[in-house]
Amino acid sequence: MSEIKVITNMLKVNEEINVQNRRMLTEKGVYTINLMSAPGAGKTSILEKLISRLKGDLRIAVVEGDLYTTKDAQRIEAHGVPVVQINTEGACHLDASLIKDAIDSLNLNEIDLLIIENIGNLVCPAEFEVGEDIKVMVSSTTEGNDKPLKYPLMYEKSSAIILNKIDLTEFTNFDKQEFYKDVKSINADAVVFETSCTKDSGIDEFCLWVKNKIDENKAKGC
Ligand SMILES: Nc1nc2c(ncn2[C@@H]2O[C@H](COP(=O)(O)OP(=O)(O)OP(=O)(O)O)[C@@H](O)[C@H]2O)c(=O)[nH]1
Ligand SMILES: [Mg+2]
Repeated sequence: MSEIKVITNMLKVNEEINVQNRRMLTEKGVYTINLMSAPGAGKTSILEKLISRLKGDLRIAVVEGDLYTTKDAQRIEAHGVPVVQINTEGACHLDASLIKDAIDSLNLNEIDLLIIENIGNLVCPAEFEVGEDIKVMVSSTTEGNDKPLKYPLMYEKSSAIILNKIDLTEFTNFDKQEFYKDVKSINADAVVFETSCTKDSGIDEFCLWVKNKIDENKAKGC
């Protein structure tokens, strides 16, 4: 009984800080994406590609979630954009209070687009809102096409689903038709982008979609 109370309380506290983060980011005109996936699906690779393409038009900053290392933050830093590292020391997701600390250390007046790379995990990150405008997830062909039905929450909550490592499809038994059918049954509104970071394909389409989302948001006065 007491355990149930603790979990309920944790989610309530997270929700309160999520709302505060969201308000702060909106006030400062920062569009925020929570980028999620299983370990190794390609979040950092896609971020690197996106930054190279959009950093001339948008002031981008990144929050890097990682269990123990700064490896991804170093990759992002090499692209010349501000990056804050959060090491969760074993925790499997980022929560709103960790993101609050990260955004407190950034100059939000100088950011148009904030991307939060969540911890590689297909379950927990989808359960915690951290102040983002939208969630985007990366799925990859090497993970198998059964993942949407096995881990539906992340697919359900994502505005866009990037199907990455398309270049490896022929070496796997990934069934694209099944994947699209299952994604549609969980989230008919999600936009799906097929990308390959090694072949540099599909990234322009995703970047254009992100830019349009930011423009739409500005037009709504958010
Ligand atoms: N063949 C192929 N390899 C890719 C592609 N995208 C990423 N990779 C490789 O997949 C591995 C993992 O990529 P990352 O970008 O580090 O993945 P991640 O999701 O950020 O990983 P974590 O942060 O550890 O969860 C790296 O060796 C990448 O070079 C792709 O489109 N095709
Ligand atoms: Mg990464």
